[in-house]
Amino acid sequence: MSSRHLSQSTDRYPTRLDTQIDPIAREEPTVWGSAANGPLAAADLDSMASNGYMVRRDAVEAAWLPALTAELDRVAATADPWDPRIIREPGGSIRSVFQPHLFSDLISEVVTLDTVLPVARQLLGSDVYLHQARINMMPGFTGTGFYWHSDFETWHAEDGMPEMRAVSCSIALTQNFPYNGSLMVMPGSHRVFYPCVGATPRDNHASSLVKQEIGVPSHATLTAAADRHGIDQVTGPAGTALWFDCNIMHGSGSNITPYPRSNIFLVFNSVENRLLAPYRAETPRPEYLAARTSQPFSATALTT
Ligand code: 6CS
Ligand code: FE
Repeated sequence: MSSRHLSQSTDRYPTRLDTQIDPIAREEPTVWGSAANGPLAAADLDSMASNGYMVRRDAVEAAWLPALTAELDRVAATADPWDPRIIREPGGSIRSVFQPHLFSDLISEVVTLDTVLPVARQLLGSDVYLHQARINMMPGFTGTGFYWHSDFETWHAEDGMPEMRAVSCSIALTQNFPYNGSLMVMPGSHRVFYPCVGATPRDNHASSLVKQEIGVPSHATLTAAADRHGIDQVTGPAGTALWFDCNIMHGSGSNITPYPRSNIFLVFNSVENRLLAPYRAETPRPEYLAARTSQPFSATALTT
């Protein structure tokens, strides 16, 4: 890939604007590696390229799940109330914990599983590093969702991510039913950038991680996008990995069922797509939301 996107004077993906502009076609590929580069077969790669997401069962073995769930509970129970990495719902329950791999060796082991890291490297066609990692916890009855958004829109505007060359891996630790706040995606929407209206306020992340209001498309834009792409709802048992492209339009509803929904959420970025200055924010977000110094996982991480 040329370095044409890496210049911030020519922003291919303008957003947080004063007025609405038309959707912009994506230039970068979704899948950067080939079948020879990792565990995914050509058909998996083709499906990821056209849908922008894929579901892989048993990414974490069933035998691991009780220990991982206990680890999530331990991290939540021992969290320092003043730690900015702990995001709470207005009612006080924990919504997200950022950098969980630094709180827990067990969680950090998930990152380098054969079902995780080699897949990220294959999809992005390079060495990768963790751009962001979090646990999301959506309790039964009171859990609230995430409004429709493209992650890349935020990572570009607020974190200075130059290109669409990042991928998220969300590993379910509870069963995802259609009715407990499971993720909805618009398949194919990853190939379109939907610019948003509204400037980034100072310290936007102080509120956006509980309720995102900036960097979300208008109702008219979302209606057109849903009409064009449709909506898939992603369900599956605990241990399932949902991989999704950084630019796919996605969101989730609230969870009023008794069944909690929690997941470990890992964002891998290509080492060739390191963060620059934010495109549409005055200051970069903290390291725990958008890593600038984290070490890449090279191929050798897979054999040690
Ligand atoms: O802030 C982030 O990095 C992520 N969280 C939210 C609520 N929206 C954008 C992105 O997915
Ligand atoms: Fe998201």
